[in-house]
Amino acid sequence: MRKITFLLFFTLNFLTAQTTYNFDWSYGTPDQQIEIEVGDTVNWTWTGSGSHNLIVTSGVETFDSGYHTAGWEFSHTFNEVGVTDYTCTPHDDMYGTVTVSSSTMSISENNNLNVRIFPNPVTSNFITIKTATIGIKNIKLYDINSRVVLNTSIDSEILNIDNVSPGVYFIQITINGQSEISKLIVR
Ligand SMILES: [Cu+2]
Repeated sequence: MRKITFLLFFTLNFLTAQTTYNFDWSYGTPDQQIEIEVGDTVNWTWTGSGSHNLIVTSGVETFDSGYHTAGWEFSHTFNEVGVTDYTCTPHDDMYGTVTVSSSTMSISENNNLNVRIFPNPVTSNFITIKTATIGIKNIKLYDINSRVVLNTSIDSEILNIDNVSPGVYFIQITINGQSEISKLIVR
């Protein structure tokens, strides 16, 4: 039960991991192009002179910042997959496109792999990974900031973690498209 609770927490945490991207919004900021994932936010900061709005001209999302001057900030969180074009109504050299794709981090909700890792905590340079499913194991090791510190594939049950620093990690094991995440403590 403890493991399931933890998996749920981590999965949710992971799927909602959001990034905020920052743009200036002023005269001479044409053709802003950005590709983001669902749930990400784009933040525009008004700079320079003049009064500008930021309004969608076409696309899957609709928003209108209204007119503001330097120092104003406007954010929009993109929850729909697709392309959204925006502009400043009076200044046609201020425009851009936000392209939203679905999250690349789709983690299977079915944890049928029955991953067992030992020893855990790890005190040696190797861990043994047992799974119910046979196949090549694609392995990603994330630190607590969701950074990938190890990305490898193994055909056996033995993973070398010789180069991994002591700490708390999340190990994602994927076999034939099915993933399971476990906590891994390295000492
Ligand atoms: Cu403008």
